[in-house]
Amino acid sequence: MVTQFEEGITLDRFIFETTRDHPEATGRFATLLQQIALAARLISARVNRAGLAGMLGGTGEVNVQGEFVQKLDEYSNEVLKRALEHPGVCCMLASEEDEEPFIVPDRFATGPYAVCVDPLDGSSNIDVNATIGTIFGVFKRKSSTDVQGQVEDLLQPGTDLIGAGYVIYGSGTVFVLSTGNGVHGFTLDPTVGEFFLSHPNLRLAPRGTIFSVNEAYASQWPEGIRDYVRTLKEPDAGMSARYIGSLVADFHRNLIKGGIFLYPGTAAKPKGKLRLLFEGFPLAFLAEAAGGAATDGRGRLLERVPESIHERTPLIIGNRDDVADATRALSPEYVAS
Ligand code: AHM
Ligand code: MG
Repeated sequence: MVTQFEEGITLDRFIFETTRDHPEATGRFATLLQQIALAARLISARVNRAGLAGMLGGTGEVNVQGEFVQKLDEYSNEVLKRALEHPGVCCMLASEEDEEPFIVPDRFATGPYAVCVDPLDGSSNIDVNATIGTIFGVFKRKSSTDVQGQVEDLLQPGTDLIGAGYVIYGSGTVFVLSTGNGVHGFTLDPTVGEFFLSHPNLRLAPRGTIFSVNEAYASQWPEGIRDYVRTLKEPDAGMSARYIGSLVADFHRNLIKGGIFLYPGTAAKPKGKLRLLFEGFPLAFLAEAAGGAATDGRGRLLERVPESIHERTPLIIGNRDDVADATRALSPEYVAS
């Protein structure tokens, strides 16, 4: 039997074939994606050896989000910066870990793209060997390529993303990518260091059967979300619950099996916990490219224009009709059944 691996569509080949026909193709977008894949291989190797390489636990520092920095967070952030200062590709990188964006130094020649990353999402799961991942989104820069990257290159609506993806470090390492034309997953064969197409054209059906939400916060949710989640638990709803506390893992499972993920705002934190640029936009881009939807509870998430790099957002994401139901439950006119 010939497996998809044996057919041998590598991530490199896929990137080459999907970017070469683009009217503005210069090879630089392909190089950018290949550099992210290089970073992913390095991070994956370090994640697998974390317990042996003394990479578990914290650095003792607190990041710009007020969270404890893990050694693997710091490593992943550095690896991505080194990979993306590849000459002529990227002008700047905004990371969940750094207060200010990293501007690619002049000596490396600036490039036409601006990238936002969560270098290691779900890092509270590192020490328990649960799944974590890297999330990224790519914008075409707005400012002139004659100057260094400007913050306006990153404060663009999500609809301006030209590509997004994530890499999940789980029982295997999988690179999930969309450049707008479908969503495709590539599994790393660690013996040869290559990603092979393993999940072509991932699609979200109109409805799913899983819901993922941290119910410990239920008393703090808007009433509409409490009502909506209650309907999901009715005997005839046919739903099951799964929540690992690692957005990238919860999203990946729901993308493959069908489901809705919710991280609503609360009275105390109306904007929720998750970050618009580093988590919300890239996953919303992927959800829509797979036929699903994403909202902040008020409108289409990708239409938001960030005012600052570290802006937070409520996030409801997954199968289209499930996201629509949750959004309806949040509208002022909604009456609980
Ligand atoms: P991180 O980017 O610092 O890891 O934080 C984000 C994570 C998400 O991966 C996950 O969905 C969420 O935080 C879980 O938060 P909570 O523990 O409040 O449910
Ligand atoms: Mg995160």
